[in-house]
Amino acid sequence: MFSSNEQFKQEFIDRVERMSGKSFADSSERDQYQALGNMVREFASQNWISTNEQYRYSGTKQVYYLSIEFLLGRLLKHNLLNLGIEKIVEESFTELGISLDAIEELEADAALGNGGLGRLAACFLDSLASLGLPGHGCGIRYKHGLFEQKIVNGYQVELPEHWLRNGHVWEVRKLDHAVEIPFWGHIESTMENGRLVFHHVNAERITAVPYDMPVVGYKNKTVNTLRLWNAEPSAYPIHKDILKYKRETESVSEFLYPDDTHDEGKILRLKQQYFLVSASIRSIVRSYRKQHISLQHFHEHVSIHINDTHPVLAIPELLRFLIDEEGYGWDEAWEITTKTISYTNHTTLSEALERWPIRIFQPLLPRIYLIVEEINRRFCNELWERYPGDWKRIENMAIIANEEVKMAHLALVGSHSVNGVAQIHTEILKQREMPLFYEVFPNKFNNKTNGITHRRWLLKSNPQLASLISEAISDEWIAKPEKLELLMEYQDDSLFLEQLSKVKERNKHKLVETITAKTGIALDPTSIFDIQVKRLHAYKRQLLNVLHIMHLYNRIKEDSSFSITPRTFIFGAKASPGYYFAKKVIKLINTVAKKVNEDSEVSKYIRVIFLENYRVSLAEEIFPAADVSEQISTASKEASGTGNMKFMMNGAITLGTMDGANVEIFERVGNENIFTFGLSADDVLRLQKQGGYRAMEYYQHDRRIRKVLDQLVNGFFSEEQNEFEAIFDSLVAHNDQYFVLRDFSSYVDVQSKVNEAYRNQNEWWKKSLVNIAKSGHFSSDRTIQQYANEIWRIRSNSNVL
Ligand code: OX2
Repeated sequence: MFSSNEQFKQEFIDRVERMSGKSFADSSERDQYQALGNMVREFASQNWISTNEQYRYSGTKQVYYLSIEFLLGRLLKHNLLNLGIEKIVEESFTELGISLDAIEELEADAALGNGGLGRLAACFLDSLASLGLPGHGCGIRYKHGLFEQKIVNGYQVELPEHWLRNGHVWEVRKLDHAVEIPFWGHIESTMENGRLVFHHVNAERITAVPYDMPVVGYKNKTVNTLRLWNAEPSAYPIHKDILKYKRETESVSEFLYPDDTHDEGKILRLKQQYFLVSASIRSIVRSYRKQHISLQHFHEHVSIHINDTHPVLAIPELLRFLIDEEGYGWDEAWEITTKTISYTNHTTLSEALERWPIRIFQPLLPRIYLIVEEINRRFCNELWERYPGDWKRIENMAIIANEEVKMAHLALVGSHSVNGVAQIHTEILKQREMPLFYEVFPNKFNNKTNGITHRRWLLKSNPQLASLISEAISDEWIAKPEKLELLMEYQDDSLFLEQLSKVKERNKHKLVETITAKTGIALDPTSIFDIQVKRLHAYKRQLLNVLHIMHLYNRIKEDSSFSITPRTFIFGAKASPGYYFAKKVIKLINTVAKKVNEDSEVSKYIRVIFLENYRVSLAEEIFPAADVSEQISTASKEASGTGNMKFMMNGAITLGTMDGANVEIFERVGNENIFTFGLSADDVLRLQKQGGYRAMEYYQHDRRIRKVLDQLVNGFFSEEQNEFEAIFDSLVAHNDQYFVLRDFSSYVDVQSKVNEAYRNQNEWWKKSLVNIAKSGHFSSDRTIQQYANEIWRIRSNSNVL
């Protein structure tokens, strides 16, 4: 049905009419979207079936990527591209007078994630399939993804998100693969044939129903699976109050927790975690069994990866299965389990470290708790033998201590590989955060610097740049992103640099249209687009960015001879609904934006925009239009960052601290193609050890700082005098935990360097080109190949297909 335009059009028209019951002329865009989505899914199904069969019959090792979040965004165009049919569809649509862009707009973003961690999981799925690697995702089918953000009077307001309102064309419900997950109840044991057997009595069961989505590889016939679990009432409930039971059951897959790098610690969250893990392991084992290989060899055929600690209960759950259901002894089950499971750590922030009070954990998961206790007992015994008498150390390393279960410790002990997500992050894990574990398990620790899929973040979102690149160096970079390096030859080609600048200009125009349509604010596409888009968090320091804008405002007002290249500061950020400080920063950005944009003198030079409801589909318009990429976290706090890579790949220049993957971007592009500033991670960690620095002195001695900080509380930017008191206090009274004032001066200096650099256009586009050329390393294809070779030990099947 996709072999010629004519054939496609005929099939499409028939499909629209059959599905909608209307004539094609009367059909709506939604009817057309539904028909196209169905056609594309069916088309992918042929390869989906053959990929699955091939995996099953070859006995090839497969990896399952367990993640509480998958931030997928839209799939229509992505699937068309990967299936290699976007041309036929686009041309046929044009012939039919339909706009593919308009049709795409009807697809809701699948926002089953918060930020970097969830988007990384989505990029990894694309790379796994595109490299022909046998790897699948396992997650939760949240009814409501990340909340929709509205800005009302400058404040964030959250609305529930409804991505399933009109159904989701990419998913297939697989009721016959449903499994039952037990919670609550208690454990009884009996002796059977000289063996202790455990029975989970009076458990409340929840049915987990899988919804599968095809994960289409780039033009290679591989179609892997993303399996998302939906929580439904069991057919055999033991509850007396059926309605209450139904409500409670469905709530397990109702909402995504809207926190990023913060642990909620609620019982429902633990329920979600076990629900995901137990359902996934049951289905992994079920498909393993179809291969008729003994479970003794499980780890030779299956790898299970846990994305942060949220799915760490995979460890006790796999043990439970092997021991209770398969009759393995502890030692053998332990060996199989640890050899199967690997773990990624995504943050060193202490507020994100998951710990569960025993009083919550034990009653909800009684058998799993017993197993965790046994893991802990054995681990502490080993430590006692290695460090006799060193109680303090053992207490610090124990999995259960102070009435809590420490999930990171469980992950470190029960897996064979622990990786950080950027070099500097992995070093911090080894040397500062987990040195005791590093001493005991030095070989487990390794680094896998994050990556992004260049197919979505360049090929799909920036087609004009993609064409320019392909014209210059052929389209080989799509399969081999490291080939982007060939662009280095064009550094001194002024014609090419000119074309590059034109592509950027067009992308900026497009973003301006979107912004103006939404906000009514006119923007200057020739100004520098300076962009910070990411979750709002104190450590990411959006505040530093705003304080600098306030300072620029003051300079323009104070000094009539002061002039800069016009700059448009763009922000996009969601704050966790309960994060008071983050919400205040959003209000501050909007307040400053209003003051700046309404001031005729100041707005000649600077404009400030806060983009509502930042999400994947909006991000795809933003990155291609950026000149400057703000990556200004307090050094040591941002494990990696992945937005930094998306900006770079689209030719923006990073303005950043030496933190996370910025360090590796710096190493690749060289000092002249990046703007760095501020304290180093070592400086920050040293100062923190000393109890911080004297923020008050910076307030007292730096006139620029005093002026902007006073403006926070003297009513200058807000009629409501104490609106920003909490921000003022965080900096001065609470001694500026994130070193904002300490880095202020250095940030102002580097911003003025950016201003200077932009004046030399030829040099600027050269920098931009170098950034694109060096970005191939940050493709998630490279990252995934490293996971495949060094952790999972899986091989590509594409040659077999
Ligand atoms: C994020 C990290 O904050 C970010 O630095 C990293 O790039 C991303 O994960 C992907 O590795 N929740 N979100 C993160 O960590 C946690 C926990």
